[in-house]
Amino acid sequence: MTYDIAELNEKYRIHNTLTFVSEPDTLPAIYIANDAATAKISLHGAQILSYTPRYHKDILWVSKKSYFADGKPIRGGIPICCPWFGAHPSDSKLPLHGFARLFSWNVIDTKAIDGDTTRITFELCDNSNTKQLWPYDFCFTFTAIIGKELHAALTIQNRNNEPVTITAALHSYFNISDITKIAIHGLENVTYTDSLTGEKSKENSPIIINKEIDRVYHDFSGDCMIDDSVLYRTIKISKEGSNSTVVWNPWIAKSERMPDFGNDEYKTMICVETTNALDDAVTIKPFESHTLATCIELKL
Ligand code: TA6
Repeated sequence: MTYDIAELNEKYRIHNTLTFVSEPDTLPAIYIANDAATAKISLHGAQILSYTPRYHKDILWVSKKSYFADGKPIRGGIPICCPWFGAHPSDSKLPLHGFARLFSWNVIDTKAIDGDTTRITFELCDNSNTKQLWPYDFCFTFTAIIGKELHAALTIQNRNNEPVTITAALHSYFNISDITKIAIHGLENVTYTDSLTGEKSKENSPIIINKEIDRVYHDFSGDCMIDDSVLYRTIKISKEGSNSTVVWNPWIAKSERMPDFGNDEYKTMICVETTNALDDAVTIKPFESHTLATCIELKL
């Protein structure tokens, strides 16, 4: 999809705060800067790629080997996985994690709420291309609020005369110092399904990572904290409209199998994802909506 960057800036630019840019070797993006933070969002997938609170390192992580091409997912930031999370339930030929992150979204609103808070809203509604992947009428709306915290909210509107069932994720990739020097708090004693083995289990201590981890935590609507002992910071992830959380790090072997992921990049990233996954699938009644939202904040 081609965008008219001049028209977008004419319509939605916010002087000194929000600008649309089309860079030669990547996809059109939005740069946001206010008193609290800077951010970069790709129009492709309405994907937040960077969120950097003032005076601090980027909270989000993007692979140096990521694709930036139509039809391909960007590896990092906050991919929007919808209207299914993981493999399609019945057709393995369909893309992993749905199609929301593969399409270009339209900007429908931008607003400087105050000096340190900027909001942008995107929309992706059904079209002939989406109908080839998912035979329903829908509108996805995604709102990002960049400020002292990062708020990201995906609203899925069912525009059919029948209920639709979806799974989804805000598949957040976080920037950390060293995977062996972090601990994830908040998921103690929460039952999870190990996606690598299919087995259910739980732990009574913070998550320490020393191998591939790919877990769906069930019946969990609380907060997670990523404690980074090298950067002396904690990233707090809270959420709404989600009863499951995914924790993922590919470790060595899987990193080497992914062409858009550097072999050593597993060392400086961790995914803690706000999801509606597995038994947390959501059935949306005709002409009603579901919102999946996450709030990411830096605690020092
Ligand atoms: O959220 C965890 C996960 O489902 C992993 O199993 C892994 O596949 C990861 O997502 C990345 O998926 P992607 O399609 O972005 O390569």
